[in-house]
Amino acid sequence: MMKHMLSLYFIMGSGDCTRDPLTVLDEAIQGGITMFQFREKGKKALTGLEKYRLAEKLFERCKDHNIPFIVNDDVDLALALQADGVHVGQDDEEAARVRDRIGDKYLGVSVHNLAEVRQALAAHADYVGLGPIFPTVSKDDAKQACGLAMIEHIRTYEKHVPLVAIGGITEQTARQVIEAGADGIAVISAICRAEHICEQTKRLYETVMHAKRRG
Ligand code: TZP
Ligand code: MG
Repeated sequence: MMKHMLSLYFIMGSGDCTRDPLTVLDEAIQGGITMFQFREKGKKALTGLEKYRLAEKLFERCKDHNIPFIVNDDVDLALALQADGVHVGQDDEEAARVRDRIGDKYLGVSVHNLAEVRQALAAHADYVGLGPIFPTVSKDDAKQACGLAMIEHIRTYEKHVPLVAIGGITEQTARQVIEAGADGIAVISAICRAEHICEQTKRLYETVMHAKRRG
């Protein structure tokens, strides 16, 4: 179940979009995304009520289409909306504490190596997000790219952990990412910066599903 949901995980906030975020999400949903994360970051990031209102509308769209809606970092927002889950990084609120606060909602944790995967599992994370796999334009404070080899390394020692790969993944690299052992791809720019979002999303979905069926 979780491994299917991670197949094509779309992450977005208003700062990632050149068009109305609701339109972007609608087209991505039509294209076949399997999970969505609201990640409102950057210089022009919405805050307070504006952030809440946008999240609420995006969540509605996801609910209408049975797409799990995950909130990045902001546990209070996730609880207020009754979102499906929360995603936190290594520098955010501690995963074990987040788990206590959100009960059985989904918990995702960003990781960079095997030790962090094991810590996330100990905190009862539902999945880990590993990256950046490749250089990315979408995260200012991204660590150095870890490459496909880190996916293989983690998969060797943690055969069952639900793992989504993130960072610079494109239609051209999606297949290799799955073949290396990821359950799915998480993308911002591959969808947000596409000229035709629905068609691009469909191609990403087909690429991932085809690679997963072969694996
Ligand atoms: N965490 C690691 S890389 C990244 C995040 C949020 C950004 C991914 O965006 P893109 O555009 O798919 O590289
Ligand atoms: Mg974070």
